[in-house]
Amino acid sequence: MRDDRRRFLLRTGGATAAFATLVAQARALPLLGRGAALGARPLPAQPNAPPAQPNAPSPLPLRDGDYRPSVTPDGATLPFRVVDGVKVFHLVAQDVTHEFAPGLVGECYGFNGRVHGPTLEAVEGDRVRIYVTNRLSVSTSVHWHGIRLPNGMDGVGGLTQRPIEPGETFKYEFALPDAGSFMYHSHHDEMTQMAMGLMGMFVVHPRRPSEPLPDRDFVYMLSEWKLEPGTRRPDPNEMTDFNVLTMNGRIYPGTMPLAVRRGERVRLRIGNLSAMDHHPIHLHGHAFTVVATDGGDVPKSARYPETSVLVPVGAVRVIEFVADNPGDWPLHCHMTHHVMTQMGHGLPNLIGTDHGRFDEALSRHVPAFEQVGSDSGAMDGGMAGMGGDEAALDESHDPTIPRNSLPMMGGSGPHGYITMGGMFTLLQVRDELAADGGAGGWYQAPPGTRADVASDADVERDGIAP
Ligand SMILES: [Cu+2]
Repeated sequence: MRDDRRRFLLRTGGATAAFATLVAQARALPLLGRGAALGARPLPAQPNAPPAQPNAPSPLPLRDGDYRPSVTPDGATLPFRVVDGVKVFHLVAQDVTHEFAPGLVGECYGFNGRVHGPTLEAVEGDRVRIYVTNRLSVSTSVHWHGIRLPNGMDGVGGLTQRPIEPGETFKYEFALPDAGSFMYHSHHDEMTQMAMGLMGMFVVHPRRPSEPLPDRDFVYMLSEWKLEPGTRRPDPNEMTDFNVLTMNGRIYPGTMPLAVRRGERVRLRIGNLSAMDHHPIHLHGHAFTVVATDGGDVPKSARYPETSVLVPVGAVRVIEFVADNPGDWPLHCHMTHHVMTQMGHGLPNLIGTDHGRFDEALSRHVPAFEQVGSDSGAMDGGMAGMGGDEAALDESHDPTIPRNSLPMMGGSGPHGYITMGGMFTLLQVRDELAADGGAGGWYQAPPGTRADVASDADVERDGIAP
């Protein structure tokens, strides 16, 4: 077994402690990313700059033009400086070696060393000046998706501006007339450059909020990639068979869980710049309301409850809910192939087959088959996940796994293997959070509130014939 694979298996196969380590590392990322975005140049303190601790809601009442910062899980917020009343940002388009999850790395395009680019935050009515430096080897442009601005600032290569050539720095400057949840992305050779990751979110906070601010305000960008097992370059030519489905550029079990206190009001701003797929994002254990799109707020009279929200390509959906149900709740795309990663899609339908001899025979002819195992139960679906196969977790077992690839399914859970990967993360609702702001481990269900094997007494009482 190769080293990178072994490390991944050890980490994900090592149960709760290893997962906790992964979570802790992921949680540290936004803090590290903040301030690192512009390299070594220090930024002066700003009256309304985000606080150092992004997970701590401001205890102070907000003044006009202040805002409670959004948090981009697994991502970062772009620092800015104020020059003569204008908020000045600097985006750098560049090659980025990006980790989707431990064991899977891509050679992508990003901004400021990240995939996706850092989130821009400003306030309704602000004037912004955004420098875009192109350190790629190809020309590019940046479009400010959903923002009402002068035509010449729209960032459409060849139409509203000439492309930004490698080495050049362009200046965009415009006012922000509307609060809302917007995006930015390359609008030059979009098929290639967006498939390579050139995108980010752009949050404009209201100057005088008309509704109570949420306690938590999270930002997500959904995307999809084609990355053949064993390769590192995303393939922009793919039209249908995407195999890495990401939330903020990460896949489960590499996604950072959202830890919130019971009773907190949570806002999720979910943008989708996938190439070809819409994503129905589903939240367990709660109902929510779609309160806004990238076109503006949904009128209160038009809102209705949901548990899944379809986020179309090129759109943002903003949902809100009160996290009133303690537990570990999946937040994921409900397209079943979008919570899968990479390998195993090519297998024939094997539902109902006798695994044992079949696995043995097939693996003699298709070495890669061994990597996807047979004991996870997923085999019964004609697909398989390496994680459930104890043999695959055994280091003495060398299944000739391609370097830089991940199995279809996720990682270890408190009660076995979690058979989800890709566009999947967790909302962890707790009465109290740990000192580091996290959930402090897996949820412990109170006695009698977890599904388990039926007792003989139960079966007899209720007249069930097992
Ligand atoms: Cu999806």
